[in-house]
Amino acid sequence: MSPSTRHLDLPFFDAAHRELAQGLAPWAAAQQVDERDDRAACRDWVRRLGQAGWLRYCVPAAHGGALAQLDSRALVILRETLAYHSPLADFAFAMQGLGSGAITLAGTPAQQAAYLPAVARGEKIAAFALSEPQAGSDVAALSTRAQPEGEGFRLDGSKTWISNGGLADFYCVFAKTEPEAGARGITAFVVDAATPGLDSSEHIAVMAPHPLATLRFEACRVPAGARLGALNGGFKLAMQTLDIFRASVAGAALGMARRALDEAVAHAQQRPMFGQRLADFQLTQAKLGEMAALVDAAALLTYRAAWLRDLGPAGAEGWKDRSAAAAMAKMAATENAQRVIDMALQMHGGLGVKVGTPVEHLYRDIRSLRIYEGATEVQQLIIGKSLLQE
Ligand code: COS
Repeated sequence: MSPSTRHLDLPFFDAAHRELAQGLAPWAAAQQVDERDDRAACRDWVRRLGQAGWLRYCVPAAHGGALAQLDSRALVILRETLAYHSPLADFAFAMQGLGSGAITLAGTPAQQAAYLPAVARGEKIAAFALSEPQAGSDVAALSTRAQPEGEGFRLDGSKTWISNGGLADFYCVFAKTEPEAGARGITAFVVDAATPGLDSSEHIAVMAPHPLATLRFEACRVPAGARLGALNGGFKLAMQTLDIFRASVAGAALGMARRALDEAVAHAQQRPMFGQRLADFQLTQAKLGEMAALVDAAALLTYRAAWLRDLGPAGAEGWKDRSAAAAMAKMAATENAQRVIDMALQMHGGLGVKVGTPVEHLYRDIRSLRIYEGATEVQQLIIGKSLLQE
């Protein structure tokens, strides 16, 4: 099964995006990865994505990337296409970008040279370590501490729900450097996985298996050169990193929704029922119509968010519009995809809940996208705040 490419004719995209999609779709369809062990599969995907050059879209050209800057529309196309074929491939791709995004945005030339080319080749696995047991949506409440010690810093605390935890070669970690200052007292650090005092052995099992772990920092000492961006500038850096990748989460949800819709259409066309095909019933046609409109609504919001990030007003002027558009895309695409996948599963009847069928897999895969990188409720908050500030 392969996705339609008609949406690439929309004016959000240019020739380079169309070329990217044309090259990626057959590649993704041809990959055969054994995904029974999610950690091994994730390593395998990172290696393949790196060797084929797709991870080069996760970093800028100056550090081995494909394009001068991170291009949101390219990221959306990549994630949409990968998620259509394998949500785990999408995960492996996305984490290379999210995990190294703060280095792209704020790293020193030495940090960028040490990490980004290896990320682009798939030789270093990246992770973004922001969430904590008591600080998920409320990022400013995080309590992992980074205290100056000697020439560097000492980290103590824990992080959880960390994608690629235990698998990553390095983590972009956000910690409190001024505990009383809330959002203005957080600093980012790049911490190598082998650093003494960092324990990433507590893996978390989830309904759609992918590498996830809790990290514990105990007297974990990092050099001054591990600081990422400005002292106490970590909250904004985290938000800016999330802003780039939120539109791409919407892209991933879109890929999963498109796959579910294609599965539903294919099933309806061949399934005999009451002397005709499932597709011949008006009830089925109405459902497919609703699903298609949900997919297209999500697509338009997603492509707009990516286009705004790539070509909309730059700098301080534009960030609130960009953030709100990315939030709208992430919210609508993940929520709509959940509905579309549920409808596709219902149309499959018993086959929909049989372990291993594509819709059963998608049903589990989509759920966490409504939570991670800012839950739907956080996106609503961002959109609402932006309206009130106008
Ligand atoms: N880009 C740049 N700056 C931003 C920003 C963005 N996208 N979002 C917020 N800021 C700035 C604000 O302008 C404000 O700056 P000043 O202190 O100079 O005024 C500062 O950051 C604090 O912003 P705000 O008051 O909005 O912060 P809140 O603590 O109210 O938090 C939410 C806002 C809830 C939106 C934020 O915490 C969030 O996105 N949470 C979800 C986090 C998430 O995605 N977690 C998942 C982790 S990854 S799987």
